[in-house]
Amino acid sequence: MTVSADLARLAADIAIEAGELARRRRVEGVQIAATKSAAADIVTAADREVEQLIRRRLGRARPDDGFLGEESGAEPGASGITWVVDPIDGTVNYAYGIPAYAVSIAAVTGDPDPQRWTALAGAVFGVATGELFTAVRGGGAHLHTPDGPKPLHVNAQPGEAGALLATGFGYDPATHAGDLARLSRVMPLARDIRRIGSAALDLAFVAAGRLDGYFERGLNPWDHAAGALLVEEAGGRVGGIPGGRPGTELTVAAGPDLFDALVTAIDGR
Ligand code: LIP
Repeated sequence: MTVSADLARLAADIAIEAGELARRRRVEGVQIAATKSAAADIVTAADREVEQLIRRRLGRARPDDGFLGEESGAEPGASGITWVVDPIDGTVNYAYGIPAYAVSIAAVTGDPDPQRWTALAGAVFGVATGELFTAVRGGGAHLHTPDGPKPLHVNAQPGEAGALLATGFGYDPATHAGDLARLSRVMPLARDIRRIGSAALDLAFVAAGRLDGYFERGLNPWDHAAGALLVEEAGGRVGGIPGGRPGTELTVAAGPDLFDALVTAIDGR
């Protein structure tokens, strides 16, 4: 097995264990522990506990690797590999009891900056459905089923009714006017819009052909680190502002025939 495949296996095993802890805590009742960038940007006690589990398991398995997590921050490593972790992506869904949240774990090499890193492996575990999506750079993307791993492929192009697109809106109400203006520029391409509430699941669904495309402003590195590799390894394209990489300013993911039109529509110039 290649190094990247080993990393993907480790990410998958830990994501499943972490997801089971998140599910148990959800059943027991969720407590909001704090707010972060805005009143709507919440963190639950489970977010913190799940990230601690992931960090502990990764540290035990690969003590020389770095870590970048949504809740506990960054720690450099000596191996050149950094784990980029969102313990519960879709925290608001999780807090409300909406069954659409995921554990997202990616292994990247190089500077742990989405503008400069190279993702080697990723796992997105949709806890409520028990769906595990994995990707290995150069090794494809897969949905793991009881019948074995199923290769993922993005939709080559939208149907004649238009593209099924997903997006999201920032936690800061001051960003909503811009988000809605961006959405209105994109609507001529769309048959409909979905707002799932988890970037990791949005990206996994693009990779699986369940969405034709996805775009969102304001994501953090851990939101898209694993999902972006899923899309690329499923034959799709991922980017940001025109010519850029996915980042806080913008994340866009789609099949190859839709990507440029989506970026152009979002840009609006
Ligand atoms: C969330 C993203 C979602 C976005 C939310 C939030 P979190 O991540 O997955 O797509 O719309 O604003 O950023 O905060 O649940 O990890």
